[in-house]
Amino acid sequence: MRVFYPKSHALHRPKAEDDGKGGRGRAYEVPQRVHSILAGIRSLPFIRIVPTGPGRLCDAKRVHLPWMIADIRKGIGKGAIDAWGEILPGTYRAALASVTCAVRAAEFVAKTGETAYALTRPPGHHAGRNFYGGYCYFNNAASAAKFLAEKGRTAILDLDYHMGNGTQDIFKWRKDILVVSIHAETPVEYPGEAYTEITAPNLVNLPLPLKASGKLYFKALEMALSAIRAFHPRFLVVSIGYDIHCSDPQGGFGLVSRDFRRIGQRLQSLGLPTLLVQEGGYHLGMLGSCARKLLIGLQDKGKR
Ligand code: SP5
Ligand code: ZN
Repeated sequence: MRVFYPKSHALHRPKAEDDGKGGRGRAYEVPQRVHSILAGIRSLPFIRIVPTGPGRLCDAKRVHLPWMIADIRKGIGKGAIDAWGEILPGTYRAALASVTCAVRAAEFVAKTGETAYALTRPPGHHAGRNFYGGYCYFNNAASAAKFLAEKGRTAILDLDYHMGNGTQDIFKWRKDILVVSIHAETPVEYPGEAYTEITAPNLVNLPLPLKASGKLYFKALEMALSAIRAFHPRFLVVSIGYDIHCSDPQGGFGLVSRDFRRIGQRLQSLGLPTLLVQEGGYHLGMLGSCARKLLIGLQDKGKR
């Protein structure tokens, strides 16, 4: 298994963020997230970690309108849908490196048929064709999926705690790309109001109540896997967010660390060339073990 991460992700280094109550609080989407995950998986014998270089504009252009990309480059901010799309001096370069990291990982998956993990940061699934927010600027998973869809039918499974409204905006109505998402119900949770009704024949939304149990979560996961099998994809892209872990400060279903191994095993049971793309997950002490267990589960041959 190959693990890619954007060398320059730390150029985007927020210190504070909107706390949702009219004030400022500490930033959650920080460079330490990538360091924590790398520390957790580094000793796995079956992985090779590959840093990726500067971003390519063409990778953002695959899924975003040119004015939105320019908007972020210049730090204008008119495409931001909420307070969590602040543009700092290094944001554009980091976000572009992140989306290119995902596409490079997709190139590896297409070429080898093996599994790859793109440790992307900043994350991407809240970025749509012409909007961004929720810590996201360019949609890493969507750009990678669009690349893969040129080679064959592609299913996206979004497992972040928050609904991937950007990914769904980008791909709604497309026949060759299926988007399945398990997330905390909106509008109770982010992204809220505007995204409760996003529907199309190629979108499967499986919203769960806040604090849903592990039992309910795995039921939803089986339904998601059935929908993916019925679509007969050639590739699988998984938007993975460790904010589904019960102790995450931004989310949390009733999942404990060992559940990530089971998630990996269930994903592996599809038998598809798979690209994991990092989205959320904010408990810095927990990210490493979540990632480690997920990758071990994906590697469990014969365990279905
Ligand atoms: C990629 C991703 O996981 N984005 C999530 C963005 C959610 N941001 C909304 C923050 C709402 C305020 N919550 C404050 C909780 C502090 N304990
Ligand atoms: Zn999230």
